[in-house]
Amino acid sequence: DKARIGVTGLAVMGRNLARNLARHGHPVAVHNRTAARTKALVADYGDEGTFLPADTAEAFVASLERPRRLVVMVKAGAPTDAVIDEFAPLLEPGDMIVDGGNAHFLDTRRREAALRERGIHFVGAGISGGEEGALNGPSIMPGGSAESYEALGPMLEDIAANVDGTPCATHVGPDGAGHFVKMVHNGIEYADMQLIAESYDLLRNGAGLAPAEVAEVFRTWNTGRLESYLIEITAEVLAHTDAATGRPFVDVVLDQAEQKGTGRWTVQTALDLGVPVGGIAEAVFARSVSGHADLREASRALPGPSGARVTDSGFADAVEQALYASKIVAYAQGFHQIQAGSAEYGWDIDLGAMATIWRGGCIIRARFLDRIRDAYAKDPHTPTLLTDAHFAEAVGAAQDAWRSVVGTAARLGIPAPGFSTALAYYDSLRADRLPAALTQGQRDYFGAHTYRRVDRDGSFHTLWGGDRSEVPA
Ligand code: NBP
Repeated sequence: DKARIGVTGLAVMGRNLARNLARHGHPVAVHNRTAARTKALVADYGDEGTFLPADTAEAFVASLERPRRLVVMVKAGAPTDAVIDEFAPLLEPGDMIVDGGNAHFLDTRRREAALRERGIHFVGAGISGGEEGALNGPSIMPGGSAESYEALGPMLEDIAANVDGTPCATHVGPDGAGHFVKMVHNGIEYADMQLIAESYDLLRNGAGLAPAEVAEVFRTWNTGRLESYLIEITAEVLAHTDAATGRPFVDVVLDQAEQKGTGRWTVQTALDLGVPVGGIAEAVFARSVSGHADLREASRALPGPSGARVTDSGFADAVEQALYASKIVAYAQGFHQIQAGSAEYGWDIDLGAMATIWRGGCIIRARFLDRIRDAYAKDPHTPTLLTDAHFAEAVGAAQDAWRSVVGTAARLGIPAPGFSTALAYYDSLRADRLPAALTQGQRDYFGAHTYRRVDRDGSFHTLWGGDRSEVPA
């Protein structure tokens, strides 16, 4: 008998995805460059379902029913190209290659176009949720042709996470759409984590709470509108005590955050698309600042403020409001980026569906995403989530506390780039007039870059070096 689907690349992600498929009753062919991994998978987990191990690429392809569904779970970049080059010649028109790795969406577009020439469907699928998700139900964001989704969708929806009967997998859009959405998902994850980190910093160093006390605050928040996986694990991490020293775990961890690069890709792409994603950018920069040990060491003696700690008993509640408002802004920015990418590449992405498939399986899973889904159900083409009635009201109600928390952070010298940039974005969007008019004046002065007027159509230039009369450009 043949396998319904095959997985090549059996490191932690591929192995768990193959097990997930097998556990759901799908006979799965398994293959890895180094055969030892294939043998180990079958030896350790062979009783979980039907595995068809193959030692060679040819045997692997031969064991798949047609049209073939072949999932590649290898290291992103050159290894993915190498595997595609190895398998594509063995496939026939109508077959499908699914890349479940963390590929850049532009690589996915390139690969999809090249394979389409040969009649092979290439599906760049963002898979979120790490190894745990791969085994027990990830959020899956597949791009590629609608036709390929017809053949793959039922199986993907079967193994994906499931919330209230709705699977966390759906067809995102053509070619690189899936990997694009996965990238922005990760960018939003960076922003969310940064906002949570700032909340902790303010409660710890602004109000003087111990980590275990901050953990309690997060536990309380997790019973309300902020309920989410990230808030839940934050409480766990803050409550944890280091066994070796008896100190709070968070105090023995080196304060230099690392990154694998998807946050950086999100910001680079946003710059190319001209989409303001300050919340994500500040989160990437905050990790970068933390990692510059020399810079921080050299700056440690710089003067700071002498402000006294916060004693107001309502401070934790104010921080909760600042966090909720800033989170709304960060998500609004991320969804704006997906909207812009979708328009740029003609993907026609259903934004509400993205919020829906992020409700389970992935790191940013949260109750909050239901609100985003509802907002897009009401108005699929809203320019920003911020003007949705629910979000506008929530931010409006939070704004006094939000402004006061940003003020407190500045007064006490506690960095809160995420909160600050979110508030600046909110106020920029609200503003009747922005100082961009002055910027345009300066640009026209030094570079004759011209400007438009509020009262007449056309472009104009002022003869700054001459009699300062205005001429049409
Ligand atoms: P790795 O990213 O560590 O890749 C190891 C796998 O790639 C092994 O199977 C290895 O084969 C294979 N491989 C390499 Br490296 N070069 C190859 C080549 N030239 N030809 C054939 N195979 C090659 O595995 P992972 O951590 O399981 O991640 C797999 C993918 O999933 C990556 O793209 C990663 O970014 C992504 N990922 C996602 C998440 C998530 O949360 N979504 C988490 C972790 C990883 P070998 O055994 O013969 O060396």
